[in-house]
Amino acid sequence: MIDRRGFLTAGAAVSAAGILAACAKKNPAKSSSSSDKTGGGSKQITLGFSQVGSESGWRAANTQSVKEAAKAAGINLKFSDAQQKQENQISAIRSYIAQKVDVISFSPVVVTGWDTVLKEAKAAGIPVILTDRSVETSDPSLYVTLVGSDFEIEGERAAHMLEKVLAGHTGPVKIAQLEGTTGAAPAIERAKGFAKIMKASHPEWSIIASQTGDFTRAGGKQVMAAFLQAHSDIDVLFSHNDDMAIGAIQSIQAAGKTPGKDIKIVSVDGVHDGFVAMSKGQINGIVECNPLLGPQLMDAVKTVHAGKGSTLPRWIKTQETDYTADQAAAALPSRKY
Ligand code: GZL
Repeated sequence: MIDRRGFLTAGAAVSAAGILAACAKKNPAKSSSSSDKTGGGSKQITLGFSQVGSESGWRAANTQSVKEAAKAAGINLKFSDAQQKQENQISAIRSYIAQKVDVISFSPVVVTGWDTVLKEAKAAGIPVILTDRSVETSDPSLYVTLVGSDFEIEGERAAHMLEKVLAGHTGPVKIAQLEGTTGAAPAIERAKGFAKIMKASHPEWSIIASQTGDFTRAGGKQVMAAFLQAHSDIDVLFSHNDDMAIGAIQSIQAAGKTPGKDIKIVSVDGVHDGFVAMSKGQINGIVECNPLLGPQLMDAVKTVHAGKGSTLPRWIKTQETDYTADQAAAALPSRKY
């Protein structure tokens, strides 16, 4: 997996003038990838895109952003929905290779198992750009760049958000964690970031239950119901996304407890329904994860197609903010997703 933080630290140490060169130097994909050989041209770019699925409000907003940005950029988009199955993404990528698209992009549902198909894309001379989620690979030349968020930092931000939510609270804090899709970068890294802050600063916190809800509302509802059956003393829910938190709220209410009060809730994403729940006090804080990656992706596609992939950093990071419940109502009207 990308050592995102290490890479960024190294990059930050380089003077501004040299930073792109440093990224290019550091990024083996740039020097040897096919992206610098395409040379581009005036013909319309064809982009083959494999989407994870349609599991959450975040994913719907991400899909809309990709489609709208491709249209605005004059890029011919071939789009497929993998229904959260890796085999469907691999098939889609192979199909794009067979169709000889100019560039391939995808959001990998899980971090492992991609080297074989990415080597086929490289052999076909088709550059690959990752969006949203990262992959683990021993060969960095298999993709040009990643357009997406730092999930480990999001996990840390969620822990700091919980510190705010618990302000003034003393004594032990028992936490239930709804994890994202097993093996997915956001699930792995959000859990890692949260645990890092907990270990460093909060011996009074303990995670007494942790299980995947697969980023879906149904999954969050079902797993939270099981948590509540097994534990009568849950103080906090840390949910890896808003959709699972919204499902969990239904189970908390069914158990006769008040979400946001009896059980504090910290979540990630910042989708519309998450903000609505927060404005009702059912969610106490949300760490935003920006799904509107389309414009940045299309800029990267054009750069790679023009043979300038080596000018791109290894990771094109998205900007995002955190919100507490008292900010929700005022922020809702201007939310873009
Ligand atoms: C994060 C993205 C995650 C969202 C979920 O970038 O991959 O997948 O947090 C979505 O809502 O299902």
